[in-house]
Amino acid sequence: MSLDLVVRGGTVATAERTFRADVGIQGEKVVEIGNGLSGKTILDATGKLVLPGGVDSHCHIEQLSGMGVMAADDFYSATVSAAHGGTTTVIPFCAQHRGDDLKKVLADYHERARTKAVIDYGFHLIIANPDEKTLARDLPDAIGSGIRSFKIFMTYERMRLHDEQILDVMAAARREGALVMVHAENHGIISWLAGRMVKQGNTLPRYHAICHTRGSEAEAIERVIRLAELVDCPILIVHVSTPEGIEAIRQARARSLKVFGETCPQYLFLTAKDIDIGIQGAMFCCSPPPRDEAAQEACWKGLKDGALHVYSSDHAPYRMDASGKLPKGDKTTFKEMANGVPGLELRLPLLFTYGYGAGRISLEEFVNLTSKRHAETYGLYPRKGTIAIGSDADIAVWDLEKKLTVEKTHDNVGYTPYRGRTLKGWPVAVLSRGKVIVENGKLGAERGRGRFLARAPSEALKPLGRDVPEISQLKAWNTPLQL
Ligand code: DUC
Ligand code: ZN
Ligand code: ZN
Repeated sequence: MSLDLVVRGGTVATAERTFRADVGIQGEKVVEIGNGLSGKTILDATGKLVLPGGVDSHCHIEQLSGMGVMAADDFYSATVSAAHGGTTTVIPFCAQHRGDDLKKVLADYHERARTKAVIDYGFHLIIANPDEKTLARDLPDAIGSGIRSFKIFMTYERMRLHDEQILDVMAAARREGALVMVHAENHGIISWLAGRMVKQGNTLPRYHAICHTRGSEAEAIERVIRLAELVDCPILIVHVSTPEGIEAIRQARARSLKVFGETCPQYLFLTAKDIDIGIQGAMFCCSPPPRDEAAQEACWKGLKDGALHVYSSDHAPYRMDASGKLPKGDKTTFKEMANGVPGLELRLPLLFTYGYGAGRISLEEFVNLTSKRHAETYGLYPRKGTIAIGSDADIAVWDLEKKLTVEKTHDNVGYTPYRGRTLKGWPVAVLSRGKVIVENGKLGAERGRGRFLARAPSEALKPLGRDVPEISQLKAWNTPLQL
């Protein structure tokens, strides 16, 4: 059999091992891994690394934010940007706001992505309206269609759920087989402090980082872990930024609870000092905010010891103008600016330079944190997240020696928080289902070629089957709690 394409002579790395091999591709799939393969087309990877394409399981694309602001990236600009940085799968959100009909939300997002995405995509839901119809009918239908995870918010006036609602959503997730992702920050602390700050005339972006205290993250994480334990529902805490929050997750995991943690580039590579540059600090405002060097270290440690399970971008793209960060120009207060930073394109190159290149993590850990764990946790493995026979040929060929100073990225944000950094190690060719979609910085993908990925139930979302004492007591009395 003559292969369609052979990625020849490179060093292949998966989350398990690193080895020299050619990768043979037929159509959209990897069909052979070995030496001396020949094919109709050869992609020379001599001296380069051949890695699974990145899977970014947390990004916001063409989405209305918690504050009601439309993201600057649509499915075309976001996925083009992702592809340039070596990411070949994204899992953004379909966001239900208060009062929204979930079925309609889903149909809208499918339509937005279908005609524009250049790489494959799944969806999570955001649930802000957990009414009877949503929980009993629309959620099960969405889960049945392969959308097996949803995010809930403990803060943001327009999105946050009360503890009872969180328990309702968790019960539905447990019943139907989905993973609950949690934005864990204590709303009362943030809004109380923000009110005081504004009253005192302290409205610059730097006060945003003051209001989102470390304790607000830790309290919410601790609370939501107790809620999840009550209904035996696996959870994943997104964008964890503090040593205290990471420790809460570590302790829950030490009790064998299914609690997963995620962190993002902004918590490894930025600090609150970046925000303290006047109104321009809006570029670095995200929730939770970047902290300090000690918190960065805690995030690295969490990634190493497993307290943090995945490293995602939380790409939340807003421009430095009235459409996003600065609705009232220079007069915009930190309470009024859209929260979020871009990161789809640089997520992998940043971790490659500061993680693998700096000797903090191995190549296998790099693949695990950027690709395999995401695919595994969210039900896409082994189709995505590895280079193996039968997997989709989603591959990034990395030049270890290539150095570039970050100027601008391919998204529609107009700035990057990482401008001016010199990164060493870049993806020079990126394949999606066997097609070279980026080569030496040139895009070769047509709009709408990306496909929706219906996701399977994963190990991560299976309940433990372990009850807290009160729930056990109910069972012993033969009056079990009905979820
Ligand atoms: N939460 C996110 O997950 N992303 C951007 C802003 C936010 O609050
Ligand atoms: Zn969030
Ligand atoms: Zn997010």
